[in-house]
Amino acid sequence: MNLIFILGDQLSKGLSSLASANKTEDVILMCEVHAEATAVKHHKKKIAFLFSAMRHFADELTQDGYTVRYVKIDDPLNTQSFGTELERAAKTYTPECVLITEPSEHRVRQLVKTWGDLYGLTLEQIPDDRFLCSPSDFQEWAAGRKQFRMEYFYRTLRRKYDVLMVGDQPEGGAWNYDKDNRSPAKNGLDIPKPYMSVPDTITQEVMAIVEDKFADHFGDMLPFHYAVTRQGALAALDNFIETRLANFGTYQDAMLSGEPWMFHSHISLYLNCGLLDPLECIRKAELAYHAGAAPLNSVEGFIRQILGWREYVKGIYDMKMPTYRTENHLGASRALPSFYWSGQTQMNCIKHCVSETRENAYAHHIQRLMVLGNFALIAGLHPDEVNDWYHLVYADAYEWVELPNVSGMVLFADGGVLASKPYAASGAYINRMSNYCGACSYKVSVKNGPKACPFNYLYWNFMIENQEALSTNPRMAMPYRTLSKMDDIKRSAITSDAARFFKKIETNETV
Ligand code: FAD
Ligand code: DLZ
Ligand code: SF4
Repeated sequence: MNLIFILGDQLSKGLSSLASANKTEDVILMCEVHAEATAVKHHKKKIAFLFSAMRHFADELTQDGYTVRYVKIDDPLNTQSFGTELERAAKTYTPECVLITEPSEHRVRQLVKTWGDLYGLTLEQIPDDRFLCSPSDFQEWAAGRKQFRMEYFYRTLRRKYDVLMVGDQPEGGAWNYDKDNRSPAKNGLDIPKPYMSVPDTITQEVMAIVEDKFADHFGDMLPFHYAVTRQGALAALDNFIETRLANFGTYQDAMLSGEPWMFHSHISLYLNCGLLDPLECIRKAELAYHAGAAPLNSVEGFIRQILGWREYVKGIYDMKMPTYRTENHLGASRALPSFYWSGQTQMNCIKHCVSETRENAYAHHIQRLMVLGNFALIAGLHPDEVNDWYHLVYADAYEWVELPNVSGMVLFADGGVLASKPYAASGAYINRMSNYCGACSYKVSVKNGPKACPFNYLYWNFMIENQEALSTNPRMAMPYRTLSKMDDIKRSAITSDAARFFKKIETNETV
């Protein structure tokens, strides 16, 4: 018999390690372990979501006729790590071979490599075929290119999977409709309610255990409305396609106070743990376009996130690890301010994004990128601290997707491997795309002094501090031209405002 080890982000019936499973002989091992829940101290809602999804998946496999050894977090015999749980199961079953679909995270891949010798087991790692671009196909695409750009990678996958194509040409004549996807939203916009499941007894049991065992972890457990089964995840996807996809593109970058969900899909946590398959999401959106239920700018925009960005960051991660984790191109060194945890700041945009993150283990892309991430970039926060925070707070966070987004897209710590320039912005961008500024103690129109929006002077301070590293980047030519026209008085107002702000953060004063 074989022992098939299924990890928490491998909850797919079509998983490669299950493909040749013999239901009458083989045993499936799944375990909830303390070591994983605290590798970074994950948000309580994320742990509850994943444990509940794992338990439901194990039940479904059992109903399908598999034998499942499922070890719960509060089982007194649980040794609380992947390796020791495998060892314990192997002692019980003495398998000929242990099969495991290649873990998504580099740290766990390294662990798996040690298990054969450590526990005297024959172990076979099987490639994970749930992505639309394999690591070797990505390397082939990347080979010989001086620069990687998501847009060109995305076009090869559009062609390969024949998505939104008319023959060899993109539907509508253009590959990308981003120029139509930058509308701000107004108060009173009719935003449909997101999909909401009601916690069943399994979820309720898990929620209580997590509240007890991980009480000191960040985040609110209630309200809990995430789906925890494939059926629920499909219902959430269908709800998005039917009620929000049509407006997804137009309001993709918009932020409104008290509207954490906007017109986004909220499916990343299901995709990343295996409850949804990327191609099925893409095909459903494409179908909606052909049925006339959603316009091209929305459908293309949504598909680009999954077929383009999601696959692209996975490719970069697999190609660049383990060194990607330690890169710090801009030499950023500041500690993460405490308001990333407490939300206690007068910066209204950050206050909203942190409190929604705490409540939902979710924030949408522009909140992550242009508010929380932008601040981390222009304040020069150390990549390790920022990466740990993002990995910890979001229910969809796994290192393969979190790290390239943070070190590559947000912090430019990889020196431009993933993105061609840093996404640095002053308060004007946040003001254009949200209604946060109207209710803020700071004034977005003021550039310097105690009342000025900190994003304004931190933006220019960032440009000054990183002039050597960034000014030769052609895509940064415009801001550096503007900077070159600033006189010394203006420059010193910027640097002294920034210094005053950083001093306050260091001494834990509210900013
Ligand atoms: P939608 O806006 O509805 O997009 C649809 C889907 O596209 C998402 O579900 C997701 O699977 C995919 N997608 C969109 N953007 C990206 C992207 N940049 N990279 C990869 N996939 C993308 N996404 C994660 O899944 N896990 C993370 O840990 C994560 N960390 C991030 C950290 C930062 C700093 C930034 C800027 C982005 C991060 N993202 C991450 C990407 C993106 O913000 C989330 O995928 C998205 O907000 C999830 O919400 P949604 O399902 O409503 O997405
Ligand atoms: C994220 C996570 C958490 C919090 N807990 C578990 C767990 O107890 N058991 C498990 O199998 N998986 C868990 N996961 C997901 C793993 O971290 C993820 O599968 C690996 O990092 C992939 O390499
Ligand atoms: Fe954020 Fe500045 Fe606007 Fe306040 S004024 S909400 S700090 S961008």
